[in-house]
Amino acid sequence: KKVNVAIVGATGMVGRTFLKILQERDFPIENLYLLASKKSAGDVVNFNGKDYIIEELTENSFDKDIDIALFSAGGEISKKFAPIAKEKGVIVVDNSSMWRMYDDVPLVVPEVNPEDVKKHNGIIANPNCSTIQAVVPLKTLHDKFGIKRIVYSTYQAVSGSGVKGIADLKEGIKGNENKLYPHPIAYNALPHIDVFMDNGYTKEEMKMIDETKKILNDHTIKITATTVRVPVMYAHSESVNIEFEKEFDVKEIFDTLNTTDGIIVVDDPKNNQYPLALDAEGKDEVFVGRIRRDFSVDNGINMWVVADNIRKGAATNTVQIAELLLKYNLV
Ligand code: 11C
Repeated sequence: KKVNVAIVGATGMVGRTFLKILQERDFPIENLYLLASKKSAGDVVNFNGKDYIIEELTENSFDKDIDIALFSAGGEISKKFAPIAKEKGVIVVDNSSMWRMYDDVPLVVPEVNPEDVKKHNGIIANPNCSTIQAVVPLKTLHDKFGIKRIVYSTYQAVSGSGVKGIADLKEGIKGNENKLYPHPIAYNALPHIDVFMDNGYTKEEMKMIDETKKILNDHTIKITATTVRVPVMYAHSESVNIEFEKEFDVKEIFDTLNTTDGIIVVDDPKNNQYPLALDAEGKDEVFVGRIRRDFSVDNGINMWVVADNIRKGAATNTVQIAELLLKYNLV
């Protein structure tokens, strides 16, 4: 079966990666519509050997026969246009944070909670990049050992802020002034991603906390987070400290992670082998290593989790959700 697909935000960093991944995975497309702001309208983009003209996103864009729309154009665009698309019978898979915490919007990571897509009411949300890569290993460990508490500390790439983040790092290395971040990102580490909330946490930290609970469908897990921007172009790295309900053998943790889809364990410290951002760039798997017991609590571990934030953290996960819609005959 082939479906009609629209991409909203087709010229953005994630939008362009949608196209790359749809081609790589041979997604069965009948008609493709590329939508973006007026600024990009008229540009030509090649997809599977055919040229497509970018159209301006308007309230009438969804009057066509579109089955699935992949959105990555920011929260404001999703707020306005996702309901319009939904009204017209389009299933929206949205990469913004706009709809993630709505009760009637499934928040899906296909390796973790694929069946949740069946509960959709026209909009399915793609989680935040730093949450996606964390929950892939967490889910399989939660099922086996029961997670009591998680401490996240992240080291996030500038591409998470889009082209402006990349420009701040590139220009900063040349000695030029920062334009996007409040401080230089070159040769620095900023404990500040997204805006600060009244509770002292950043919005990125709160997203990791709230989204993890929703995706794992367990609001009893205690979670805290510190999210940090580092001078890396692509792939987020995360230190994840977990306390379990049950006792375990560290070998069981390795065995569990080694046999879970979407995870590659890289853990050979004697040979300096552990997950690295530069190695994860361009890949779709979540890389896990530095797995070791946390001796400060009864049943704890530490692990280091790395994934490409633009691919698994955004575009790949969104396309995988679209694949689930086909698999479950929802389109
Ligand atoms: C960052 N995680 O690295 C953010 C980018 O909610 O989808 C993605 C923001 C989001 O800055």
